[in-house]
Amino acid sequence: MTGKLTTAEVQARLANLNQQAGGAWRVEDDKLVREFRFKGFAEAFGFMAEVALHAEKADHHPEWQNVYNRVAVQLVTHDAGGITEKDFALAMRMESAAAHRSK
Ligand code: H2B
Repeated sequence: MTGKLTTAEVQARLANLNQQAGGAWRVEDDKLVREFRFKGFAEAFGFMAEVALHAEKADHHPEWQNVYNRVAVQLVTHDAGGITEKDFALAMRMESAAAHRSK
């Protein structure tokens, strides 16, 4: 199993992720968090459907809340008690799933 990353490891990966994501990700309560905003509900839910299929395959699942066109996500590896490489991998996957949908 992937281990919990140290604060320094998280900060280095966060900086790298935020180069793709325009600074949208942050760490809050030991979770990797971001809010996505889309054109409407169909785009938001399409994003969630795509990410859900990937999450199930990877056996790594997001915490998230959807209200109309917004999807708020919090990524953490419960088994490890903190943020791991799996959370950064899922965050990158979310970036590509969001990139091809109308904002
Ligand atoms: N998702 C996340 N985000 N963290 C986990 O620790 C985790 C998971 N564990 N998905 C998996 C499923 C585990 O509960 C099952 C039993 O493999």
